[in-house]
Amino acid sequence: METLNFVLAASLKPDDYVGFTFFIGAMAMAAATVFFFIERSRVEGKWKTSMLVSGLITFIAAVHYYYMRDYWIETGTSPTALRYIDWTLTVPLMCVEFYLILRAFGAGIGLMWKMIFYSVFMLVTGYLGETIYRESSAIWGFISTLGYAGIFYEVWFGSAKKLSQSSNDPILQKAFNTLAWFIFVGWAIYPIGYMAIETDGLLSGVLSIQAMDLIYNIGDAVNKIGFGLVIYSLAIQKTNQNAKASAA
Ligand SMILES: *C/C=C(C)/C=C/C=C(C)/C=C/C1=C(C)CCCC1(C)C
Repeated sequence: METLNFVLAASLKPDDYVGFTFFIGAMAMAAATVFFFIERSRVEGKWKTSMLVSGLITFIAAVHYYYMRDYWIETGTSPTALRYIDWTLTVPLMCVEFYLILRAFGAGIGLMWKMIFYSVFMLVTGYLGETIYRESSAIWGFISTLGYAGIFYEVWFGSAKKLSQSSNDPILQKAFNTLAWFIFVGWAIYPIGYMAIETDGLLSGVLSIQAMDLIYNIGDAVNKIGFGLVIYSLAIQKTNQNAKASAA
């Protein structure tokens, strides 16, 4: 009986909306992973790596959501460390995706490392602002935004953008531009969640601290699954195009 009570006490409450998004997030990431791994067999050679990376991104997130879900249910608070461990693995992998699609058009490995460096800088400073230096989270949030700005610059104006433009490949350009919008709009969701920090968060008067996890969970679903679907659509289109070209 003792155990049963414990299990019941630790289950999802009907009005726990943030808890709902942790559960939905875990399942959606798992489902997306199955989809990307299975569909990988339908795309031709060089796109298989891109599909693999898409599946790894949602897989890593699925495992972390599985734990974050339980943490939230048990404590009702944010599993900050798990959240950032997930991001520290998945965000650099999203930078790898950019490199993989631009590689055929001359992207060097340096571009990939530059973007990975920006992303890790963004996450480490964001983590410090959410944990150790929470009372000065605004300053750390600003420093973190510099890393975000670096990635934003690369895909909107920098060498990544230039490589995509010089590719003369409309299918690739369309996918690249969609991914660039994900960086612009999809990634901008996160700093809004961060501003919900109670102490000096810029939106702490407007957003409750629970809103932070809600916003992060929405951001993750949009960005990780959305990003993967853009890559998938690109891979399928290029595969079909080449199949037609070799049939002709
Ligand atoms: C799958 C996870 C993704 C795409 C996570 C992205 C996270 C960010 C873009 C976080 C950005 C932040 C800032 C720009 C400033 C405040 C601190 C962060 C880390 C929330």
